[in-house]
Amino acid sequence: MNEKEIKTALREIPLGGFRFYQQIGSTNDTALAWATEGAPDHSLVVADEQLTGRGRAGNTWYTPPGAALALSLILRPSTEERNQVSLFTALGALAVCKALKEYGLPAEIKWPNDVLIQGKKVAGVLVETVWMGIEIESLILGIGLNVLKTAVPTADKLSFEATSLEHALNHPVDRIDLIPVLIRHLIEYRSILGSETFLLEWQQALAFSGHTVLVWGEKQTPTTGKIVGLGSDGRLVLETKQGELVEVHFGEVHLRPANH
Ligand code: BT5
Repeated sequence: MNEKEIKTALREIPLGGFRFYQQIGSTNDTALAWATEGAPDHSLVVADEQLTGRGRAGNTWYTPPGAALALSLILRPSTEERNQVSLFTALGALAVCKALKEYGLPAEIKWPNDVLIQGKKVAGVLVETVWMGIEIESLILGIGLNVLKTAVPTADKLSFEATSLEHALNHPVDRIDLIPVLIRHLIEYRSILGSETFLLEWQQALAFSGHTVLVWGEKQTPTTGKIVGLGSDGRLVLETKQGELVEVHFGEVHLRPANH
């Protein structure tokens, strides 16, 4: 994968700017720095390999060379979008699901930020923000996606089973073809962010829907309940054994099927 190939593949996508790195610390870090320097809306950072790829709350995201997609899209949110920041993680996850559908793979979203194929994690989304005073000036939408089998870390590095497109399809996938498909869907979902269609597609893509899950997090009392859907702002709604509806807030939340 090189810069020229990716640029050619992205020629019809309206990007604000583009930077490619054969090896990088984290595409999100580079995108955050570029955003601070004034990168235009829809500027894209892509790397072949990440040395210090990040997940949420200091988790490591592994991106070995030649095997995965690691990219960060810089978004300059409109006034309306600034009030919908919590939806951008879903935007990333939905775009991955739609892109994988084009490859014949039914993908699901493990709320809030993981994409699963056949119950195993194939991609993760990390949204970070650049603040200017009390306003969000830019959002960095980072996506890591295991394309080839060699992208998948060994089990000792994982808290949830992982997979790759190659494993699920039984044949390799060209990363260069996948990038424009993914970016196109990111841009499309942004145009309907928070709409009824957006929320409906998100709800339909939810993994473990109708199943009992355990949810816990830093600011969240551990809760067990059946996933019954999403609130209007994208909060996860669980029904407890007592029949009570509980809304799960965004944040560093973890979710597992109750029997996992
Ligand atoms: C995520 O965090 O899933 C968000 C991952 C976002 C990565 C992208 S790559 C481009 C951009 N630049 C960055 O530096 N980051 C973004 P979280 O839900 O916290 O999950 C992290 C956990 O997933 C780790 O603790 C591991 O258990 C597991 N993991 C790490 N690497 C993985 C991989 N390649 N495939 C599947 N699981 C992985």
